[in-house]
Amino acid sequence: MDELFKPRGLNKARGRQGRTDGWVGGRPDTWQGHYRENPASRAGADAHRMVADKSYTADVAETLRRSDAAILEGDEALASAGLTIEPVSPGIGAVIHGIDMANPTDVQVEQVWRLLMERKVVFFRDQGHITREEHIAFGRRFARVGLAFGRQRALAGNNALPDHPEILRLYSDEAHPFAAANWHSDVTWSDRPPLGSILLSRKSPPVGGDTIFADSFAHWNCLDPVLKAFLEGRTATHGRAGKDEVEHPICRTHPVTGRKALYINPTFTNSISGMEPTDSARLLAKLYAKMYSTPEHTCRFPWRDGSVAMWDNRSCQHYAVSDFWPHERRMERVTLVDPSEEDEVPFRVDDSGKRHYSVLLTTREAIDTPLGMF
Ligand SMILES: O=C(O)CCC(=O)C(=O)O
Ligand SMILES: [Fe+2]
Repeated sequence: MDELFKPRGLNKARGRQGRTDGWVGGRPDTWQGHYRENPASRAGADAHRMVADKSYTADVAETLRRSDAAILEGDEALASAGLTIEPVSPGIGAVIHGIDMANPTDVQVEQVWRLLMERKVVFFRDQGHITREEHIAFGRRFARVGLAFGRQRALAGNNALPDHPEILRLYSDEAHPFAAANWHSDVTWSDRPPLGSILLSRKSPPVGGDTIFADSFAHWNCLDPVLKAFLEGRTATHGRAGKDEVEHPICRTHPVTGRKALYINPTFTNSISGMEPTDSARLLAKLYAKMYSTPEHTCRFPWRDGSVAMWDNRSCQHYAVSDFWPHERRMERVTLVDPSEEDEVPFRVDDSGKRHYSVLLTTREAIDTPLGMF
């Protein structure tokens, strides 16, 4: 593939006959319409075949039923840790019941971590009794606890509680109509974005204020093959206020699961490196349109007082729905930082197993300087 994305040449060279990658033709001068996108539907591109071939359908259905059973019923390991699971969507998220965050056992911590890796975000209910110290101590069972925004020491002053610099305070009320109502994973303007977060609702609004999570592995997987090939080795610049502060792989390899995630977001991503600004803007707009219009790849969590969401920034994005003003919503967050500095910096693993890390485009001093809310 050459520098610019030219599906026309590719299609011409390979011809239409015998293609198996979903090419459907379309306008020859753009990538639009050339490939059938992988449908989010679980019947996938096979819906027609499923009507015609009953035994094939039965096989696929059986596989899906088995994978759903794991989140509908849990498994032996979960049960022996005294935990049960309540699904919120087939692909992402799960409520874990049976834990007391003030006093989790080692096997419970192990099972929560396993489910977090599988589900990308997990939830607990009824944890309003825990103290701030217990919130922080719970985080320390999984990783290092960072300051309010992870590593960025200088930012702790912004929204951190004075006596608990590890706790990021996200409080809104009539006078402070704040909500992180934009799609993002946290702090992608840094070369060391935090691993994840544990967000506790100290006070939930009587209606509204849910948080939506979207599956970044599914975002990558459902791209058409030409886009995947085009994007796989590429990077994008991210930063605050339109500044290019860091360059991240667009296809990020998860350090624990090895899975590929689509690692761009409209909050901090500026452009795709090496593309003309207009081409980059068009392609990003196309990607965002697909990412954020596929409810199959999301789950939505309605908060109650004492509810908790624990998410992995390497495998999902989130969006706080700002439909609750003027009601009060008081959230407190503990931010997890990977104890291994190597795994903390995002990377893509290529076919030979080599890691290609994100590159800082500014100074560490600039990254550690607060800029407004971020
Ligand atoms: O308030 C929320 O639900 C999420 C806020 C957020 O984006 C965060 O804590 O990183
Ligand atoms: Fe966030």
